[in-house]
Formats: sequence, structure tokens, C-alpha cells
Amino acid sequence: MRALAKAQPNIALIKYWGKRDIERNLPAVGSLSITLESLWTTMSVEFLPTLEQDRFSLNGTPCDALLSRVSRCLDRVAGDARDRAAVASECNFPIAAGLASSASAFAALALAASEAAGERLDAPSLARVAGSISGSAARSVFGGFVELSAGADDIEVRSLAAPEAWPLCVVVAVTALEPKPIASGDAMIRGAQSSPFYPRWIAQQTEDLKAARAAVASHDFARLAAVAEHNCLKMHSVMWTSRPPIVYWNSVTLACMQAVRALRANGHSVFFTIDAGPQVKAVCLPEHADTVAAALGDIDGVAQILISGLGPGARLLDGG
Ligand code: 2P0
Repeated sequence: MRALAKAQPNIALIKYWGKRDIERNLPAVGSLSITLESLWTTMSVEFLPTLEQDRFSLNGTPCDALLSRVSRCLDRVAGDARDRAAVASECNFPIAAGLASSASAFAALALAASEAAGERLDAPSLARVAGSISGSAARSVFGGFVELSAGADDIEVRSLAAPEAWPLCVVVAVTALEPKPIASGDAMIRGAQSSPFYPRWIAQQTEDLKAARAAVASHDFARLAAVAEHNCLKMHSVMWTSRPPIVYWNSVTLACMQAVRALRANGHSVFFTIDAGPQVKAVCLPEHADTVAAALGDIDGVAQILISGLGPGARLLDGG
């Protein structure tokens, strides 16, 4: 049977950085994210007894770079004695450039594979499968505001609020399109081994999660802005103080951060967050989105502006 699923990337406001268990890809900290609406990945999966090897294509072109992670995800859903599968993905935004393409990819893949295999896993189980391949993918199984809790044995993911409960907007300033210099998983391991700030990062995460959860519950934008920027800069401080250091930013990244701070000083409800890449994500109230997009779009070196509201979690599509 063939199945088709769609999922959107998510942006962490309280970040995942560090692994408790590298083998099982368990995160060392909880995280809190918003799932986007207008960026998306689809995955079509068909298990075929006649195939000798899994096949994976991205936007119509065979893609061997991701094949081993795709196969691992299929094994997690259907067992390693499964039939091999033909997997085809379409994605409407740049991949491997700090825009969370692996989050939408593996959330959609876990769901499509589960349907194609006749397993029908529930959302918490899909989140565990997706998260075992890419930690952030666990959050894209759910829509709106999502919290991932890192337990000693496994993760638990739940929706904190639906997208329409507090319809924030995200303006992404794309400052470079090339793939990142070091994969985030490898960067996390390096940070844990060498940054003097890593233990403090881990120790303070519960407090940041609590503040963000309360801000979401009360729709307190200023409180969310303060804790999200602080948490983002702490994560990047761990990266910068790793040995050798990891710097994902470029000069345009910094210019965008300054522009966001200037907009906020002028009364606009906006804050920035930055992941394992040079892109700046400006989170704002919808009525400020046009002003934020215009200000960031005017900065020299900003290659592209993407705007998105909040969207739903992974779901099946007709036509599988
Ligand atoms: C996050 N990032 O919370 C953090 C913030 C990037 C910076 O999760 O190693 O591809 O596959 O579990 O999910 C990106 O890392 O990492 C990420 P793995 P993933 O969104």
C-alpha cells in the first residue's frame, strides 16, 4: 500500500541542544516550539516486495545523502525484516540550511510509513519514531505550540495550544542558502564535550521552559520574547565556546538581529530566534508582520523573506 503525508517544520523558542543518549538520539533537554504553516514537506511511501533496496528521491531527483536516515525511520516503523520501500519527497523550502527541513521530513515520513505499513501508530508513538531520527522532528508531529519533555527513558511530546489559539507570525530572513558547515547533531556532541557553558545551559532549561509555557498560556508576548531570545543566545554561546568553535551566523545574521531589536524598541511586538544556521526567524504578532518583513527585506545580503503563520501537525493526504 502507498501512503502520502505532509508536515511542516517547527521553530523552537526554547531550544533542543544536547543529547542524553547519542545511540537512541534522546535529547538532554526539553524544548518548546511553534509549527509553521506555509513551509512544507510531503513524503510518499510504498513498500514493494520486488524492490531490493530502499529508494529515496527529493523533488524528483534521487537523493542518497538522506537514504540511510530514511531507511532507519522505515525500520523503526515496520521492523528491519520489512519489504524495501520507494520513498518520494517534495519540499518547498531550502533543505539543510537551518530551516528545520529534517523536522518536517521525518515527521511526514514516520506518518506515511506507519500508514503504508498498516501500523497506524498514534501521535505520541509517531513523535518517538520521528525523534529517534531527528530530535526536532518529534515536535512537527503536532501543530501550533508544542512541548517536548525529555524523560530519562524516552520523550513525551504534547500540544500546548492550537495554532488559532494565539496566531503568531514568523518572518524568516534567509541570509545564506548553502548547506551548514557542521550537522547540528555533531555540533551538539562537540558542545557537550567541550563548552564550559554546557552544564549551565542544561541546568537552566527547566526554568526557561516554565517561563515560556506560562507566557504561551497567558499570551504574554513580552515575556515570551524575553525568554526566547535569552534561550537562543545561550544555545549559541554553547556553540561559540565549543572547541573548535561553531559559528553558524554571518554578518547579515547580526544585522537582522539588530533590526529586530530596533523594531521592538519602536513598539513592534517582535523577537528573533536563530537555529543551527545563519537564517533569522522573527516571531511577531500578525499585525506587525508586514513591517517586520519590509525591514528585514531591506537589509543588504538578505536573499529571501519567507512569511508563515502557525500550522497543523503531520497529517495524511489523499492520493497516497
Ligand atoms: C531545535 N535544533 O530545537 C534545535 C535548535 C537546531 C537548533 O533540533 O541530531 O536535526 O537530528 O536530533 O533535530 C536541529 O537538530 O538534530 C535542532 P538531531 P536536529 O530546533
